[in-house]
Amino acid sequence: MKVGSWNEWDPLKHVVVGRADGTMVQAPEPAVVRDWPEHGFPRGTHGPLPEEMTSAANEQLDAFARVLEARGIRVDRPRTLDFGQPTATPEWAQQSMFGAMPVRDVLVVIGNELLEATMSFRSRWFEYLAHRPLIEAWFRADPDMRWEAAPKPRLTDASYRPDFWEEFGALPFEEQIARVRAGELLLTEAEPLFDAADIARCGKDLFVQQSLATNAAGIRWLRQHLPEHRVHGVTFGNTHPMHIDATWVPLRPGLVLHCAERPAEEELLHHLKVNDWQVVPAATPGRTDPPPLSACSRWLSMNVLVLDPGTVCVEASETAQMEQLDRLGFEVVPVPFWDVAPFGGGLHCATLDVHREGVLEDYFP
Ligand code: DAV
Repeated sequence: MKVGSWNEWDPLKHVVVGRADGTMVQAPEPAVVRDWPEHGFPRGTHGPLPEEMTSAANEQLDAFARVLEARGIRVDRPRTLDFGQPTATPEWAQQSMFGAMPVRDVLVVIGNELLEATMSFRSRWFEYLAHRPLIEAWFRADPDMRWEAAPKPRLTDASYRPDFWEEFGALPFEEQIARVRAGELLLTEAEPLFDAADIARCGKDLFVQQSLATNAAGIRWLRQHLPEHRVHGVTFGNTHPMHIDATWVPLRPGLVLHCAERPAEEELLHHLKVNDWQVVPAATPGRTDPPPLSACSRWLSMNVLVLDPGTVCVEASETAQMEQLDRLGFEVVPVPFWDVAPFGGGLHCATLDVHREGVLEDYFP
């Protein structure tokens, strides 16, 4: 048993696959407005995702776990909690939690360190508890594992721009993109906030997206916490940036898959180009619509899980994405996963690399 991973592609030995059980359409909170009347969740309401959707998602998650196990990869699963229960800190109360499907959002492994993210939604403040029994067991089994948690955020009203959703939604596209580039979104800079899924790991270089879940203070905290790394704060031309892993996906040394609808900054492209990295625009998704009951986009098509530098898991209906990766020289493992999407994402979102064989390298010398 070893906790250790430096990048998104080294040979995967041990992984966590999330669970759909009990996932909620969250109760309203400053960070989250849900309005899905066509699915029985008009604005202001909350509740569990329907039973049939939950079992369909769990079937696909279980099948994915079996695919990984058949390849000799150890798979752990989080426990489920009663995500419908109200939670509170001394400073706020929230009518529901969220779930334990997108493990990627909450935890990240960088070298021998397991780091718990702050999270930025009140409904997700306690989500680490779904994963704690696993983390405790790893800590007992691996004497070299470092266990860290970023400062628990307060998430008072001061952490959110008042009326953000109404005001931002009314702005023209260009102005929305200007706000994204300037980092003037939902979150204020009152305290460091980040979701782990805004981090893309490339050895010494970590690309961290400023987003609806990650603020500049969160990126600064990561930079100070990881002095041996180059932590790049990045933005993309995406009006609803939320987690980097359907936008900027490193596949192997020298190759990044990029959502061309969401342009990268010149500075980032330059950093890759001078180091002979290729930035490939991802194939157009097969879906025209985003998944139901979800904040994710159809670009979950590129939310792939790399098993080793020559093998990649791709959602089984995304034919064009599979063909593109095949042409790029990968063995493609098709994994049916669209029923999981409403629970928080794709194959990368649903997993956490606990151990990938390999060492720290500088790919951008
Ligand atoms: O860009 O569609 C995908 C990742 C969510 N955890 C998007 C978000």
